Amino acid sequence: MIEDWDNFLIPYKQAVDELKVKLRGIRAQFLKIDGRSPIEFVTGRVKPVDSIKEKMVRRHISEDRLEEDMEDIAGLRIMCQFVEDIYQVVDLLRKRTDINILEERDYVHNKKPSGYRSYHIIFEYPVQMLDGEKVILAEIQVRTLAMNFWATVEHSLNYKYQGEFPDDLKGRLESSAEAAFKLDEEMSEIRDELQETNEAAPDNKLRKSSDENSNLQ
Ligand code: 0O2
Ligand code: 0O2
Repeated sequence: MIEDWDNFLIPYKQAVDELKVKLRGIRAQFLKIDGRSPIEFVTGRVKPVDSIKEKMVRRHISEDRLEEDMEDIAGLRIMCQFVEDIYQVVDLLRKRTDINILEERDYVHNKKPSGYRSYHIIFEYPVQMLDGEKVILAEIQVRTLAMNFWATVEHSLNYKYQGEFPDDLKGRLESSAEAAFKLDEEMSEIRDELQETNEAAPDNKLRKSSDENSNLQ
């Protein structure tokens, strides 16, 4: 029996806090160097004890297997503007030496039956504790703002309906997930066309910025 959950969760909290700083650091570096980051914002949480217990029952995980079998007690989320950014972020994560990736799940191009899309990475992360190093499992979910919007709203509705949506609502949720993905695709196309326009007529950009400067005077 885990008597002291606060104590059990210490390394997970430490990992979430450290990784939030590191991932936000990547964003800051991109902004400084490129003026644009594939990471829009980062959130993180330690799974609440009630949710851990609920998932243990649902997934038949015993307490003595909890550390090995529950991958998302420490969870980070990276939000991106464009679908292409997701894969850039995943590539960056693959190159890091402070995380050891065990599994990747591409629900961006293989959506879940609910309509859910995101890129999940499960990894080992070492935390320095008073009595030495402890390696824990953690999960990063990488998704666009539109995917995040859908998942956040669907998750809160799910909570109210305890996962059992009536069939017609299930269908409407799936099609709203598709609408969100179409929006992502449209945004990428708009960005690509803008880039092409700028490349074809680089003077436009220069002229525009000098016009803006003259307006300031
Ligand atoms: P800023 O300048 O306030 O945006 P913390 O560890 O306290 O920094 P915590 O507890 O993880 O943050 O909070 P949370 O709710 O997970 O949010 C983390 C960061 O993501 C915060 O930024 C939020 O402002 C930002 N965030 C959350 N939701 C959105 C969103 O929908 N859009 C945008 N753009 N940002 C969001 P910071 O780092 O505190 O800085
Ligand atoms: P939380 O913290 O409440 O979000 P399982 O939970 O057994 O279905 P599994 O196989 O362990 O999941 O891993 P999976 O499906 O790769 O990732 C599970 C997590 O992905 C969930 O965590 C959600 O965060 C997210 N997710 C997966 N499917 C959906 C979905 O249909 N809708 C939404 N909104 N999120 C989804 P938890 O455990 O639910 O915890």
